[in-house]
Amino acid sequence: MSTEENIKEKAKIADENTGVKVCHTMCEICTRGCGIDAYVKDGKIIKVEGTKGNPTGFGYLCQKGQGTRSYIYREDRIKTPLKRVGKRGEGKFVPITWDEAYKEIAEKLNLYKQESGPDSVVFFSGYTKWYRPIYQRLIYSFGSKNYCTDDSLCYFSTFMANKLNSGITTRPDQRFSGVFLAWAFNRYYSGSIVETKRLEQYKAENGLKIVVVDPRITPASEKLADIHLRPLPGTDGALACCFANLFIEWDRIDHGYISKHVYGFEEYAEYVKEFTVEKTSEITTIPQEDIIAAAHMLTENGPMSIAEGASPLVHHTNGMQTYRAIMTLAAITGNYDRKGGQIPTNYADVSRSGDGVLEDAFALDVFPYSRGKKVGQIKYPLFCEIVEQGQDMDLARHILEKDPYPIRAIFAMGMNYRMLPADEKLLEAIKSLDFFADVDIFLTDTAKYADIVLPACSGFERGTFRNYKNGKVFFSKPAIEPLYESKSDADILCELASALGIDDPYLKAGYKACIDYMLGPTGLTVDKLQESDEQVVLPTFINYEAGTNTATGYNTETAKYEIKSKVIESRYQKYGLEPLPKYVPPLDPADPKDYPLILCSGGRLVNTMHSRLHNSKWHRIQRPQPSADIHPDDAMQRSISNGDDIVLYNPQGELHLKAHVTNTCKKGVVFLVHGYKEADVNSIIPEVYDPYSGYPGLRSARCNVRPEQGKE
Ligand SMILES: Nc1nc2c(c(=O)[nH]1)N[C@H]1C(S)=C(S)[C@@H](COP(=O)(O)OP(=O)(O)OC[C@H]3O[C@@H](n4cnc5c(=O)[nH]c(N)nc54)[C@H](O)[C@@H]3O)O[C@H]1N2
Ligand SMILES: Nc1nc2c(c(=O)[nH]1)N[C@H]1C(S)=C(S)[C@@H](COP(=O)(O)OP(=O)(O)OC[C@H]3O[C@@H](n4cnc5c(=O)[nH]c(N)nc54)[C@H](O)[C@@H]3O)O[C@H]1N2
Ligand code: SF4
Ligand SMILES: [Mo]
Repeated sequence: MSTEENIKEKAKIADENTGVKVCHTMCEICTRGCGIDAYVKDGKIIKVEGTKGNPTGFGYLCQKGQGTRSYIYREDRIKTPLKRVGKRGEGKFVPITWDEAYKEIAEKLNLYKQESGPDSVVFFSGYTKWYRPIYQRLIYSFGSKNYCTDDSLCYFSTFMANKLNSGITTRPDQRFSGVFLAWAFNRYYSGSIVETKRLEQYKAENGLKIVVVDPRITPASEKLADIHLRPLPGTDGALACCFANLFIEWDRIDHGYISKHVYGFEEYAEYVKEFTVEKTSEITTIPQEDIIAAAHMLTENGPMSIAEGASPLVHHTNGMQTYRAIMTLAAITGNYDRKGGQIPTNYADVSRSGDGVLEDAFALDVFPYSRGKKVGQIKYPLFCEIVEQGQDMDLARHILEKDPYPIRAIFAMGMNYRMLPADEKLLEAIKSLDFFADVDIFLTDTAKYADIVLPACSGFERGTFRNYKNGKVFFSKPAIEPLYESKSDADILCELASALGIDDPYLKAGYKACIDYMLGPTGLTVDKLQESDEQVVLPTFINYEAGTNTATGYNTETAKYEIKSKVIESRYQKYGLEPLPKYVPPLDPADPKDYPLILCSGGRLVNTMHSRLHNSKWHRIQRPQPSADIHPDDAMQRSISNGDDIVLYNPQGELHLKAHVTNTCKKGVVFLVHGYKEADVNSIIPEVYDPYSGYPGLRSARCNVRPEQGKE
């Protein structure tokens, strides 16, 4: 071999001599779906890079994507379908064939349907989203209404807030903004670094002003903030009310827009009067002068846009109304549906309709509308109505108490029981089921409780349809064959539908036929998409402009932006829900004297992703051991030094961790990354939920910290 060939071989460069081939595919460790180039030799991925020019990844991969090989080649991949032979949780299984597995699952689910009704089977999905329209069609054709997913605690509380306010979703138009309100915003860790860095450019070139509201010091607060407000977690609603009060008092509101397009303004203006700067400063701990300075900055530099946060603001027991109050700031200042403010979007996401693709119709065409209540509907009726799903927060109780009806089985796709608070109770509920099946890539702790486990392949081993938010679609090509006997989730669902005897022409015909149905109105087909190695622009994409909805009226009962929600006013007040976005403190029954600190769990780190990467060696480098961020003063008060073993405790239980003493942490708050099994933070989150959305207080639970006994 020549020196040049040798170098090429070592550098894993693709050409005929090295035998290395490149496949342009899509990273699916998170739902962004960045373009990724997989370098393949002898059926194995030997290197990955970002696809140059890709409109989602921009040629870059985040640290999670860079570690792809460590993720997909994890040793605990499930190799074949498995049947449990040991006790639930013991992890003793025997391999079975796919046909045996389908037969057993289908016989069991059909039996429960016959004996106890189709709702006695709950269909669950964790974070993974791409297969969901197929999954929903299967579930609804089977006849169950019990489709339960991570939407019970991710993003959809925000979606509800938008639905109630205006009936539309929006995005911040930062490029044309004068000021950007980056509320609970640190996309350097949770989103696209390239897109987030654009804000640095708008700051430098357009003079964009930025107010960051985040209890922590983060790259966003350091690089972007002109003003950084640091509230106690979960007190943001009070701050939003205070801003509204100041804007109204100073007459920095848009009277024309309000009189034409806003419903409930007068009543809200009266309500927010109580949120004086003094009172709000006490609630949030933000210095009074900072609140006033931020209010000036937000009103003297319009147009103002506001970040669309997926979770931190709604991971509280008061989050849905907080989010409504924050968006209301855009409405009363005339920045809603305005260039440089909030721009309407045609809501499209991995598993929801948008831009002419019929994901929702494909699923909901067969929805069993006529029948009973979903899981959680009695406690969280508003969530179940607007989001059209069961609310997971009531799942364990429902199973254990068989109230209002028995649930006999869960069929799950990528279920991690530690995703939810009070997860031990969920595990107990799972143990009590007649039957539990789980489809996952890895033999997780949850899968170990299943009667049948099915091996899914990773995104690199299948073709996947993706509808991006930017009006582009992609059908990825598999880089390698499915490892072992694993299969694509979509194929598993279509084959299971047949085994269940579901007579649906699309599920019978398979994944591509399902996607062709969804693509129908766009004129595209899977075959056409597969001809391309890149994302394809949807001919049906509508790029909304500001003022689109103000002309015709919003999608609400009054056709206005409803600060006072008509839906709540007319139908949900009897459940104790409040039509105005009023502030209530985050709820937690624990006594602040014993538990003076606030546990805020889940702020993202660059290379963690819920539970899925903690078992991947490469990804654990940044935080090899679970550790809690503590402010130096709080640490010193408790004789804790950086790196010490500590106990984080509250009435729900305790966690054993390392102390990560850092002044990026706000005093009085403890920050913790979630998803570790060795430090399962959701086991100590109290069972108190937002009555509007059912969302848990993952980011505002009372706690305390002490040094580990007997350790220096
Ligand atoms: N690397 C990585 N990226 C991810 C994920 C991941 O696990 N890892 N998960 C993805 C998913 S599923 C989601 S939902 C999104 C979530 O992503 P984001 O919505 O961006 O949420 P976070 O990164 O959790 O939080 C953003 C900031 O909010 C702050 N914050 C926390 N609580 C509060 C509060 O009460 N008030 C205020 N004002 N700020 C608060 C945190 O300190 C943090 O700096 O991230 C996605 N991206
Ligand atoms: N304390 C606390 N808890 C939280 C949060 C928080 O901020 N704090 N965030 C919440 C939020 S926003 C979210 S979205 C949830 C997410 O929580 P989870 O649903 O737990 O997310 P993951 O751990 O990413 O994925 C769950 C399972 O899916 C499997 N999986 C991965 N890819 C595939 C696939 O292609 N097919 C199949 N069948 N399985 C696959 C993984 O191996 C894993 O076992 O966590 C929530 N829980
Ligand atoms: S893990 Fe990183 S590279 Fe992969 S899709 Fe998500 S953001 Fe993109
Ligand atoms: Mo999420």
